[in-house]
Amino acid sequence: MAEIFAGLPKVEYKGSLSKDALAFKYYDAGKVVLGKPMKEHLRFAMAWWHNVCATGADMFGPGTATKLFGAAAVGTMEHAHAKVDAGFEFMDKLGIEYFCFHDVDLVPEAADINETNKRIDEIADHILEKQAESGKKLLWGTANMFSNPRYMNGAGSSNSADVYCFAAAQVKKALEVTVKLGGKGYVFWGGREGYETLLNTDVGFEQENIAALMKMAVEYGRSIGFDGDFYIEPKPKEPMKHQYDFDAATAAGFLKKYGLDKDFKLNIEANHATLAGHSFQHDLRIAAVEGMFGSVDANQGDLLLGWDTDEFPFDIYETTFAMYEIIKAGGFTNGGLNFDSKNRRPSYTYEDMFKGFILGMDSFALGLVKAAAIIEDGRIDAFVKERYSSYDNTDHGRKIRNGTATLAELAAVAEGLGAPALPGSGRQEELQSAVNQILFG
Ligand code: XLS
Ligand code: CA
Ligand code: CA
Repeated sequence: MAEIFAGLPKVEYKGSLSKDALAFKYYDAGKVVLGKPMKEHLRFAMAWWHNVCATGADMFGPGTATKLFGAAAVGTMEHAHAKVDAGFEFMDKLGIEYFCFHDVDLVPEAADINETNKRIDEIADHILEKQAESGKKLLWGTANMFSNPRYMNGAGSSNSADVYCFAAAQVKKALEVTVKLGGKGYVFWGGREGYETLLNTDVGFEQENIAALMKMAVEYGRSIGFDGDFYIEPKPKEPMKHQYDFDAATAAGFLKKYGLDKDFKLNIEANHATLAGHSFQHDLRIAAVEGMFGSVDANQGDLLLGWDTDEFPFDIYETTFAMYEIIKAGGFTNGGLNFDSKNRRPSYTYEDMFKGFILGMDSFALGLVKAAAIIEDGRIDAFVKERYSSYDNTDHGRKIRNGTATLAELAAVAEGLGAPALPGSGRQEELQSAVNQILFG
């Protein structure tokens, strides 16, 4: 088979002083950090949709990149096969071990779902062969239930019971392919599960239907041997004005309300958290606190733009705090860092595809090293512990924590104190300055 990314090398680690644009400066797969090789902490994945499909089209113009990979035309099965060859060569050259897909990233969607499913089977067989040759793995699969016009009013939340059946059919097929390819994750991102106006929407009805679809997915998935995690990927808006899975806290509440919390975790995307008005770190922390930390869609938004720009991660503060949360949450089990990231429209060459991943992987590798340094330094952990120490050091504090306190006895403590001392400085500037010192030496 002809090399697709001819002239582009296998990307190697050359160290932080290297000026080779096609080398890693920080990502050294085997380097042990906090007792584990970098690649096991990071579990990088390639998103099929951005990397081998998207060409940079936006609302104002067509794509700038050509991702034919040797095929004669896009939208053909020849092209679908070429994308498999390109995807696996790319993962091999970048040293990425996992990938993620939507059903219709893999094949051109036909008018009839039976034909689409046949095409999916053909491509899944090709992927399976490539996996056997290379050892690459599927991180998670999903169904695209937002692009086809039938999903204009949502999938699980559609007003049409017929459309709901198409959603069920796509989830069923995507789960089957996920199992066939050995995937340990299945994502629900509800891009159109929301509303534009309450004047035409029954919110409670729609949410019950979404939960029912998820419940059926769990039942079916488990029945065909899917033993991985289901995920909700929260996002507050775009394409819908208001999406039900607004943020980690909202999605966790939804999962608990409908009894889905044993089978589902959360897939937290950086750019979605910031669209919700949170930091990436915040949503990772909430996922962990809810016991639902699962996987991550790694990218970066632009605070000057109000939409989902899916940029390759570049901000080391962000990757450091993200890795800090991931380590504190116990690290990945079935999940990983999926680059739901795309090159900027003017970066349209195959070489730019490599450089996007080099940037993203290096940014997270450096973030990992810096997060480990913050943990090993210990000042942050020690201060957080000290800040709550009155719950260890006093009788009433201990009683509050173990649930034996009464309102009356706590009121008596306050009355005895008269005028309490202030609760102690938060020392934010000191801590931020410690972080800078750890990051920059
Ligand atoms: C879009 C989402 C989507 C999900 C998978 O904003 O990030 O790509 O990750 O459907
Ligand atoms: Ca995503
Ligand atoms: Ca996104």
